[in-house]
Amino acid sequence: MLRQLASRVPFVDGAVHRFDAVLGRRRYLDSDTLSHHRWCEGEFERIRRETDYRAGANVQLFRAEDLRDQGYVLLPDLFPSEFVERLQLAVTEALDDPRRIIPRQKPAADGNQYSWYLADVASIPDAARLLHPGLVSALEAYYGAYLRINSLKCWRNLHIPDEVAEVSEVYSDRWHFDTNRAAGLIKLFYLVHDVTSEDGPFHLQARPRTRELLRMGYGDRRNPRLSRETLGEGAITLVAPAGTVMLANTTTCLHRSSSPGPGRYRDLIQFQLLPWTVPLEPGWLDDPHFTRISARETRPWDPPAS
Ligand SMILES: O=C(O)CCC(=O)C(=O)O
Repeated sequence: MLRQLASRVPFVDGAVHRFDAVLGRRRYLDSDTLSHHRWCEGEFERIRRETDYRAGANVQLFRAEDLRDQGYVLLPDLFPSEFVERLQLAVTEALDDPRRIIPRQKPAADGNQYSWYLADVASIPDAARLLHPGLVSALEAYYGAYLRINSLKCWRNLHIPDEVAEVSEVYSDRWHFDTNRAAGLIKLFYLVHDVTSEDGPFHLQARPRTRELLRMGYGDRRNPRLSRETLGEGAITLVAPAGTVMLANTTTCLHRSSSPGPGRYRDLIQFQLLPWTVPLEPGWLDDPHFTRISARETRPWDPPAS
């Protein structure tokens, strides 16, 4: 009600939003507003109330507490090498083909694109097999609800020259949180190729260290207020063999991507996962709803939130 009234007066609305953000940060030690946290809690309660989900005796690949406490889990060796190699071939071939890719963000300061989405990820049916049954049952136990797919995407990050990276952020390469997302967002990162420190790995601060960095005064991606060294201290760097999976709560853990070295690139498959009231329908990959890349994400003047 107060927000609705305030929204009619821009100055008041701005002040209310800033206050909401300060309260959210103090209470939850991340970058979401208090009202967004309250909304997410309400959504979680509603989903748990409306679902008939009951934890079964299914094999679970990780402990819900680990994901809750640390904000991430690493799952190496989930898939047989023939599968990893087959997926690697399919993704590499697709992302190498200029007819099958679309820009992932607005052009960088020099007018070039440094990150490309695979336009039609549904053309790679093995991508759906990344939702390993043991991973699904563990995530459902974590949610206390069924799993829903918010999106499935595949992209390639290219080397960003230093002088371009210095001007402005190109592809989520500054420490940040994902904000204002649907309740319970967990991202699944799948490494298509072996990733070394030369390949622009993903970096993440576990939840305890993220809390510490917020207490130390972390600001935001544009003005972090802490040095790059401090922000990077103790970070988990996703340097790992092809086929490795990381699940991460990117709304509560600081994270960033990084630029591969000259001539190198990093291919990634990413699911955005959410809790839901009913089980996932088999055959979901054929429903464009899950794999469509929205106009907003490709409009050059309006870069996507990562
Ligand atoms: O490209 C990456 O490694 C991840 C980008 C990112 O920040 C995200 O997906 O939340």
